[in-house]
Amino acid sequence: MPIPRLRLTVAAMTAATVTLSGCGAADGSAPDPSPGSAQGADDQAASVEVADAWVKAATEEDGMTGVFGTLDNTGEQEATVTAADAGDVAGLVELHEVATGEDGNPAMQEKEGGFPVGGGAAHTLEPGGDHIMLMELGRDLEPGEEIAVELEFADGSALEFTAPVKDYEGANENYQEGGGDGGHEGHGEDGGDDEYGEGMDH
Ligand SMILES: [Cu+2]
Repeated sequence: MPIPRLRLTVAAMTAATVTLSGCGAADGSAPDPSPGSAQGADDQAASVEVADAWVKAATEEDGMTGVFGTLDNTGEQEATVTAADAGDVAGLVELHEVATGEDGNPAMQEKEGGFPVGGGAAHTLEPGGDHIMLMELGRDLEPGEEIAVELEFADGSALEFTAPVKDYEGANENYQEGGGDGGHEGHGEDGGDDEYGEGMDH
């Protein structure tokens, strides 16, 4: 009676194969033919998720705006964002922090070392704090559209996400580009007093 026995063996082997591939998929360790690939399971980008991303609406004339959201590192190792790119939306993209400027007012500047996100930790990008700065805008960014942003990590891996454009009356920190004449005291705040200018919320 060899036939039932053979069938049993085949069934057992099939079950073993399914179990094995199930394990492989669970920890994301599918064999990678190219060791230097940016898609390996241990990439910093693979352990980071971007939540609640958004971009402050701005015009080409404004020239710059910020991208905000939360960087969640679900891995065990630290992941550090070292650069970002937004295609032809922005000619220049920098990682910024907000610090107290020489005149005592909040001012943003490039953040040395980028955005480190500890294993199992989160790093928040928000108005008045760290943010991704889009500069040299190539066009108006209007509420409702989605902007594709790519993050580059310290190990060379990359992560792309999309962020909707929203109206926001803040994040007006001055940018320390040099050449400031110091004569704008208070004017930056005046620019934010638009809360009553659009009473159309009913
Ligand atoms: Cu900035």
